[in-house]
Amino acid sequence: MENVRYEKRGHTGLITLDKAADLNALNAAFIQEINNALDQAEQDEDVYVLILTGTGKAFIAGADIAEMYEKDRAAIMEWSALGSGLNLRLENMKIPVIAAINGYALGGGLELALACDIRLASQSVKLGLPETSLGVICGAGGTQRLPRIVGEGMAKELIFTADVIDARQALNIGLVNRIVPAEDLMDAAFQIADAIGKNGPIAIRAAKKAIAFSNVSSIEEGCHFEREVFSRLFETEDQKIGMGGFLRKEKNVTFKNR
Ligand code: DAK
Repeated sequence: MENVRYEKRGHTGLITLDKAADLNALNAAFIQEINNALDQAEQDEDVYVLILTGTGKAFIAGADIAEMYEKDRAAIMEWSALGSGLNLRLENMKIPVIAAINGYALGGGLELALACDIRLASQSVKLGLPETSLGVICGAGGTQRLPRIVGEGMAKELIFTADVIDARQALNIGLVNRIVPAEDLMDAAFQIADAIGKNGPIAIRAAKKAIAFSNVSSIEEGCHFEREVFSRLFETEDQKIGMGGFLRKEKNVTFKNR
């Protein structure tokens, strides 16, 4: 893989986007590379958490404007399936995905981060959905996910004005979970990943699934779904390990992912 690196540290997979020449602009070939890295993470049952980051001054500076420019409606419909599909794939991954946002996350780049479960920002990030300044709108879920994360009014302001905001503003509206100094970004991401990774992995996947269900259900349906998922965990060895460890007053337990 030329522009996307995949590595594993403990139970954490790390995908690094490294196409500095155009600030990781998302084109068809690059999206394919990201999908290939996601295949590797997904095929490894020992990976409990995934971190996505970029190198240099950008997480992702958006979809590749040069690649989009000449397309007509039919061609862009076909192309759009790539970006939209990638973000749906990330959102629906069984394991939690952490976006460690290191610089520009604009347009399609922010849309990708919105599909991740946890967003960490370095102090120098610049975030926005500037598509309306290019005469278009987001095409990979931005209009759907941003309002769910920051509320409709703030999403409308960001999308209608095409404003690019800094880390502090992003934290204030709940767009990112926390801000860390640039040099500490990856340590902070791994700390969160490790904190997640030491909990029951089947429980974490169940929690992600139950939380996702809250987006499409009434509170009654959601609570019913939660009980279903909760009860299934009592068929796992990890439930006995976790609760048994508490009862035996053990400090740390090691889950077995089964
Ligand atoms: N596309 C293509 N090339 C890009 C790019 C992009 N989004 N962003 C940067 N580059 C390239 C620049 O053209 C430049 O290339 P060279 O001139 O060196 O060949 C190189 O990266 C370095 O960029 P700059 O020289 O501009 O670097 P600066 O530090 O001066 O500025 C910047 C950094 C991030 C402020 C600036 O590059 C910039 O404004 N970039 C564009 C940001 C933007 O407008 N992003 C939104 C793009 S629209 C869809 C899915 C998604 C989308 C649409 C449809 N479907 C699924 C349907 C999303 C749309 C978008 O993302």
